[in-house]
Amino acid sequence: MKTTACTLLLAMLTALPAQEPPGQPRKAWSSIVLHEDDKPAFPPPPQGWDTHRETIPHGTLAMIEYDSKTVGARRRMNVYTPPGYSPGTKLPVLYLLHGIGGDETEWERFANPALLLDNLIADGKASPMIVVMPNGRAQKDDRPTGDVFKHAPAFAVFEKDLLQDVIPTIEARYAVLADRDHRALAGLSMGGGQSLNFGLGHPELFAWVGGFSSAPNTRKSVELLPDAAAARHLKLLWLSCGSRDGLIHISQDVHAWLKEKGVPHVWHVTDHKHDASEWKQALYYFLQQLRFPS
Ligand code: FER
Repeated sequence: MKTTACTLLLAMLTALPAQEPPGQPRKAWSSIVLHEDDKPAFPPPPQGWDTHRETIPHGTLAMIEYDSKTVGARRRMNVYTPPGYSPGTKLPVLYLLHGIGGDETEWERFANPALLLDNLIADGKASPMIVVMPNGRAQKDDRPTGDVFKHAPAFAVFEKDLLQDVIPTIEARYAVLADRDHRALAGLSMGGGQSLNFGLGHPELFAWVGGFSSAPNTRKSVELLPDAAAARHLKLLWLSCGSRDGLIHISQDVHAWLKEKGVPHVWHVTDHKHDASEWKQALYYFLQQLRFPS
């Protein structure tokens, strides 16, 4: 994690305008009321979880470009391929989405998924997988400049870019198991909202869905999951949030809805704010829950 990037995001989020960006399905920051079951589902990560190990095999991180018909522009995404990746062996894919102030480099800067996954794979705690980190701001200028909250509509447009441009590009260029059981979608904050919206909206495409500290772009629960029975076919539905995050009411509300409907899910609340340390440990445990069928 680069402290500067994190500090910047935190400063930006603390300096939020009083009024909420228009057109979001949920209200933004609110006072925090914790409930009985707002508890960690996993312990703090073990020693060495985020230490680079010289002696183990390492995957490769590559920034690639693709033509987005949706945006009408050439766009970038960061792609991790695990150690020993070869075009002859098809792998599952995790699509991992960033927050409102981020871009295709944010996960790498905040949580170093390549390092976490190299370690987890070496220890037999996660399956080899490809991780795709695209830019979720689907507009011609997709840099997080100016008032980043003004770009919120482009995060909704990204659904089309993801389904029609990003996924087909990955499936054409990499050796990929291209079915729902081997396709996961997760993200932090705006990316968490996108993952819940797009993932639960397309159960035929994604069997593994995770929202980390999901933002006000998360659809209202009744719209997110009108058919609770359909969600039972998910292999994983993950919700996590920091107990000191002013957006926790959003995750709490989705969790309460899932509980009421009897939809199995992971609920992981730890002692963090809306910050990179929350997302890094959430990713660490989320990756271990992706037990793709062989
Ligand atoms: C908002 C508050 C927070 C909002 C988005 C966020 C679009 C997202 C935060 C993040 O991605 O870290 O009102 O509206």
